[in-house]
Amino acid sequence: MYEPKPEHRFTFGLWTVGNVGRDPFGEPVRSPMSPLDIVHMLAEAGAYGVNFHDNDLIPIDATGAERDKIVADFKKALADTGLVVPMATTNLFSDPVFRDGAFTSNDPKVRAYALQKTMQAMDLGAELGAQVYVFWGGREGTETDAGKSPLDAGKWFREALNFLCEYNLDQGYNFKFALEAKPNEPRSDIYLPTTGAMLGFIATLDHPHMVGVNPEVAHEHMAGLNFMHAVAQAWDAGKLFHIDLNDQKFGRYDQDFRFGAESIKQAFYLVKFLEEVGYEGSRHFDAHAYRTADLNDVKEFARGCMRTYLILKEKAQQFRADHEIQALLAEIKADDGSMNPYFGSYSKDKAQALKAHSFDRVTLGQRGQPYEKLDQLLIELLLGVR
Ligand code: DIG
Ligand code: MN
Ligand code: MN
Repeated sequence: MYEPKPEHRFTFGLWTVGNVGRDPFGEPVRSPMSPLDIVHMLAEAGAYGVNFHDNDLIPIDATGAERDKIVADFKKALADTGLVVPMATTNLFSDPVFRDGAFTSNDPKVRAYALQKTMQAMDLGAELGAQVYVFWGGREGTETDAGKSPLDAGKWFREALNFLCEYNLDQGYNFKFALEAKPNEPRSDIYLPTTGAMLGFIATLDHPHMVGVNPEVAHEHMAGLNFMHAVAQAWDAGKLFHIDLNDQKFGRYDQDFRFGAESIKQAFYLVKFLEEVGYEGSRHFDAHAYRTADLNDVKEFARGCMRTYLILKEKAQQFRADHEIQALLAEIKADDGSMNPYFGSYSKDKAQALKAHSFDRVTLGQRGQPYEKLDQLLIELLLGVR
């Protein structure tokens, strides 16, 4: 039961199970794992794919010959295990050169270098078969707004993405670009802080059809938002190109906890949504094990992410099959059709008829909804007593 299979499309970044446990107040606690060992670990765990930032795989100062050897070995590991690379991305946040941002740095040389680095990383991703290209602007922000206009930052970010969309077309890579929002950390404020902000920004690009979003649980939670609502808005706009699953306590730094470790109800609503709309993309766990974990516990972390997703997928099926829950939903959504003449597209006659309709507002206001009973039934389903 709940054994992950490739058909579930579970993916992990090299940086997730490979996280060495460094944090702002402590040194690494785990030995670094090679990308090849990570591929084999993920394959054993039942994952479908592995993702990477360019420098997770190719050290930033690697020579051309070193790069080619690393890529050849990585391709062999993928062939040996059957794992695929659905997504690639660029590390535009670790090296000191990006300390004032990458695409939005005040230094035009840094902005140009960020474009060069991203094109090279796109070349690498395409070579390994990636179809989605993620942009997380971890350093695209400020500590003081005295030093940079948000209009300049937005213009520079837009120009960079427009340039890279043209490169994507010119190279024939056919990447789907997925923009990932985060409200803060490592910058005090990060531009375009939420998935909703990203959706608005995409509309200003030259190739908006090529660009979608990669919402992350922890990042919307850091902004105090309902993650499933953000995902639903992205889906409704045809822009849910990828998704980063993890978990997070509200009002804290980016914890990137194991999926479902903290907000089980939110995780349930998300899995129910993704499965009911037929989302076919990767279920990518952008998360890492607790700093207290040794290698065996890191493997338990990876298994836990996938098992919890599959358990909640089954809970969603139970929800749909639960007669008492479904009867209550039918009662809640009862519709005698009497208002249908007023809905749908506008017409002058429709507007005049609606303006003439007399409503018994007081009686309407006296109708409650049994959401307490419904929510308790959900809680009892999640607690395993239904
Ligand atoms: C952090 O949430 C970001 C980076 O790890 C990466 O660029 C992206 C890919 O999922 N998520
Ligand atoms: Mn995160
Ligand atoms: Mn992420």
